[in-house]
Amino acid sequence: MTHYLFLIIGAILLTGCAKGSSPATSSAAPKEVQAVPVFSADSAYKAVERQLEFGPRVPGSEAQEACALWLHQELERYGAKVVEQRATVTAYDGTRYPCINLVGSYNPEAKHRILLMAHWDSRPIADEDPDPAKRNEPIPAANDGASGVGVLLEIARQASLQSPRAGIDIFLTDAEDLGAPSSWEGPHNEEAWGLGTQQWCQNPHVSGYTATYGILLDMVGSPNASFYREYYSDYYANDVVSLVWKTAAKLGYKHLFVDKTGARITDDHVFVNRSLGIPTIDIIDTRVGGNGSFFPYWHTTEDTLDKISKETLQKVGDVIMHLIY
Ligand code: AHN
Ligand code: ZN
Repeated sequence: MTHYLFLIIGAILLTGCAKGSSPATSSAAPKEVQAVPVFSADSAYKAVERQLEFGPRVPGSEAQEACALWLHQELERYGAKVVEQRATVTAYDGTRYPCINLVGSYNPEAKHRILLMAHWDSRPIADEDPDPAKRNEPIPAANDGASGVGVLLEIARQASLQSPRAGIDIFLTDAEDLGAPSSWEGPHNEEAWGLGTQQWCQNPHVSGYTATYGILLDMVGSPNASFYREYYSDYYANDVVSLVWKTAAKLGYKHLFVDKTGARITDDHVFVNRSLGIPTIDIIDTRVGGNGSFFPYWHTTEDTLDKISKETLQKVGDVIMHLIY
């Protein structure tokens, strides 16, 4: 027994000396370093597939109810404390839709919190479809919706296996995609997008809710994705963008997370920044130098599962995991 004790003390002294001789690492011994668990793209992909099985999750449809129930149960199964919020929202053309927001929280008492968001609704109209006959059909929303949710459900599963030290709030927003089509001759208000998020900002799941920062995932599943530093994200939450893009670069994902300012996208994060003052960024796939267009199947009936790449889901998942663990 005493031998072991001496060995241990010797080892501590040795490490101490080694540390002391190297000024670069001379500061206090590392606090318990939490190993980063490995994000499973297979699992995220399955969660995308499962969402598509409900059909388009259009507000007001049976698929909306069925998928809300499933999402709620998944978050609970992964040990989150879940709040479901229902409201009625009004789209750009005055149509009223039911809205079901879901928030799953981990470590609800932790002060340092990270808000993770993705929208789960499907746009009711494929207004960008090349075939005019299809423009009144809903979109499958594999990338524009299900991809971000797939990544976040895998984050929830990971959180159930190993609790992150920070508090985590996974906010699955509804009624994000009810904004005006480009053909609409009436007003194009920013407030027509992100209706579920705007509801939540008025009435957060916890009164006085705040977080250290927020990250929105939108269209994170395309094989040819490029994530530029979205304009509003850089404007409202520059430090968060830098942290996230630096983390991605360290992981070797510089080509995916392009370190250049991109387009200005009115998305859920804008409302969180403006209403709650939580610095929130949007990881969103934009193309052509990040200056305008989205992935080629955006708001078309071709936004389907076969356009989803596990590799992209993996890289986005890895970045989020490294931020929260
Ligand atoms: C605008 O086109 C103004 N915003 C896009 C927000 C969005 C739609 N994200 C996904 N679908
Ligand atoms: Zn959309």
